[in-house]
Amino acid sequence: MSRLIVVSNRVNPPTGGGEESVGGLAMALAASLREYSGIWFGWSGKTIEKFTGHLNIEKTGGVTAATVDLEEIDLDEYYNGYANKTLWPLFHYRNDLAAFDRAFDQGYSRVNRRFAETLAPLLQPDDIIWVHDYHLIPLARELRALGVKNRIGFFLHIPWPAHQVMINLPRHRQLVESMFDYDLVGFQTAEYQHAFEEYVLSEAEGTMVRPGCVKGFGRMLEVGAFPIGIDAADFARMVKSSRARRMRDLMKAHTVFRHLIVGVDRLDYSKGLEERFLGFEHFLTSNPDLRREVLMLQIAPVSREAVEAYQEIRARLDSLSGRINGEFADVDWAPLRWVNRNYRRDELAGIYGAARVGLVTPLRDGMNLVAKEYVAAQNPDDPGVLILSRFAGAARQMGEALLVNPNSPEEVADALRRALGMDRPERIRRWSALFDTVEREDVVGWRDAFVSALSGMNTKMRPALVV
Ligand code: ADQ
Repeated sequence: MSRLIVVSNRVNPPTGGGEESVGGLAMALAASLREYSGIWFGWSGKTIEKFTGHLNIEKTGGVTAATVDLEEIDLDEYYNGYANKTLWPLFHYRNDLAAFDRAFDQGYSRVNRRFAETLAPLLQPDDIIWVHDYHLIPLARELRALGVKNRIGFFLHIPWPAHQVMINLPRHRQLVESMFDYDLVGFQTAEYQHAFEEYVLSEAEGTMVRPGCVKGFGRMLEVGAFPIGIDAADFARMVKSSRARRMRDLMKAHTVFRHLIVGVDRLDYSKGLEERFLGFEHFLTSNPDLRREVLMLQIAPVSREAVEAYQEIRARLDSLSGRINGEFADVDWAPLRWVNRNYRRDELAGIYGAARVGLVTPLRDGMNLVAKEYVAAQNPDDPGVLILSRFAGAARQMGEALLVNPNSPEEVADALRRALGMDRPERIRRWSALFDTVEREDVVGWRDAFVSALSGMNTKMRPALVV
């Protein structure tokens, strides 16, 4: 069997046992690698004065990790810069927050080149290379320049924006053209795939060769939608763990006679936290009869603190939560609990399990794994209700959730009222359908679909110059 080489910006394989609090991407990749004898390659998370290309090789939790240290300037220009100040906001439709700076552009190209130069000597001829996310879009171009002929696939975890948004990016053609050096490019949903195709048709003299194959810049590229899932089997085990049970009991004890509404997100402007708080405030204002029957818990650990936009959200949310509690709290109750820390995954499973409502309302989200984790953690006999943003990729698969526009406080408030009043048969009916999807379309299925599409390809089909 060919080896699978996974490449992502950060390499942080979980050590196993449910104690980790790593992000969605890391959990998904570790689950993907465990069954393949492969390597996970990327940045170590450390900086050094002068880049050497020295590889640190370590085996953790059944995964071989090969990491490289970067320079401080790489971190500023590539990671904090082009990836998180340019591409992330733009791809999440926050053009107003996107910084365009040529130094970022250069740093991004430099790090992608350094990654390619360090990775290339490790490769064997039949390795399959799977590159992840917006940090590494031009990696295949750099590898091809070094003569790498292996199959290389790319998966984008975040949305692909509409054509009119994409063209805000200086040198957008150059970036998209570099994607034609992959054999396969995968998106979370068909909608993002179509947005990519539309870009190619409009900006790169493109044509559709057939569904799933687009020609642009004079070359052909296979594209597809591969919605990511959670490790459903592992999560189900975690839900039954003693820690999860203890956490569920603790939460229940803190909310006697009340319904818990839970939100769990990285502290990021794309997650719609301010809008969510405003929706909850509207619910409290417009439903005096239900007011004292609820408690909202929002868990949001800080992330990307080096980027200014992230420092500002926290201050705004502190003040908004203060206002809401100041307005509605009583001697024995405050409506909103706002917590900025990470939890172990088994503890999170317990928290989800205690919540009558999962409130998942990002303004834009590639997929959103929290929605799936919430569903997986419910008690089948008395499940809670998922309220989900229409703008999360997950909404495409999870139509039985209460779908809302996260920008509308009225819609969020109405959905909360509806969820709290929903009778048990309807909750069970909706949850069963959601759970079927979460279980069936899990991370293992996602990995298999992508890897088999990539490895099953005839090498002759590799995007070549069309003459
Ligand atoms: P993220 O933007 O990080 O991922 P998401 O898919 O919701 O978003 O995953 C977050 C993960 O972090 C979940 O597994 C969650 O349990 C965990 N998490 C969040 N808060 C936590 C806390 N306080 N303690 C512990 N764990 C916490 C990106 C894209 C998404 C896409 C994923 C996977 O932005 O759209 O779904 O990659 O492709």
